[in-house]
Amino acid sequence: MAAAAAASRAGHARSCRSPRLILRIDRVPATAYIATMALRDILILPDKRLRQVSDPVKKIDASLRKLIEDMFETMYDAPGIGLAAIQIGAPKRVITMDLAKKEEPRNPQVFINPEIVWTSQEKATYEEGCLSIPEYYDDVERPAQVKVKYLDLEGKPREVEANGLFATCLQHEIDHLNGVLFIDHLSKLKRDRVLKKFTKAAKRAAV
Ligand code: K1U
Ligand code: ZN
Repeated sequence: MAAAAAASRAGHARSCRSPRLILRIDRVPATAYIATMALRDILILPDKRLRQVSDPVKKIDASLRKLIEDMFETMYDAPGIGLAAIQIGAPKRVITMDLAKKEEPRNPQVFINPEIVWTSQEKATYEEGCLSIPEYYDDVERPAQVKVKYLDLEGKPREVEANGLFATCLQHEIDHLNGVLFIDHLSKLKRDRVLKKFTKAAKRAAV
């Protein structure tokens, strides 16, 4: 729990305050309706779906918006600072993120079809965690800065330059879209140890 404690100290801890029901008013057509967000199960190692390469989003429609709402609901509840759609079993290239500190207002961010277009030579090491590998944290070295192009919720192409935790989190989540987990950046010895522990736990849970 070292990272959670560290993150909590840094003010990134989350409270469960997302509403389960939202009233949304569409402009076209002008219809008021109740949309229900759903808490979804997070896939846990060694679930094979976590190794799937996710498909690009072709159309930003109501079903994609519902998926994104569910991702936020699930991410805030976990709590986590990021989530890739495949972690709730949807193999689409979508990421949600919120790096706001607990005393700050929420800052929900969505990245559709994100692509890293530049990485710095400089490296940075962060102690990473993963909602799909609960309660395991380890140091991972990655490029300190990245440039990422993506589509926003309106389908508008955007580019962002990230550093610090933002850069690490983007790389961690884009890895998920390619079936890569943060333990893949560790030594084989460590990775095999983690895999063995979670495989045993899954077998125990299955009986
Ligand atoms: O992708 C995921 O599994 C989410 C993951 C994102 C992440 C964390 C740290 C470094 C890189 C990427 C998490 O959110 S793990 C939980 C976590 O870090 C956290 C939880 C509560 C408060 C603060 C942080
Ligand atoms: Zn993860």
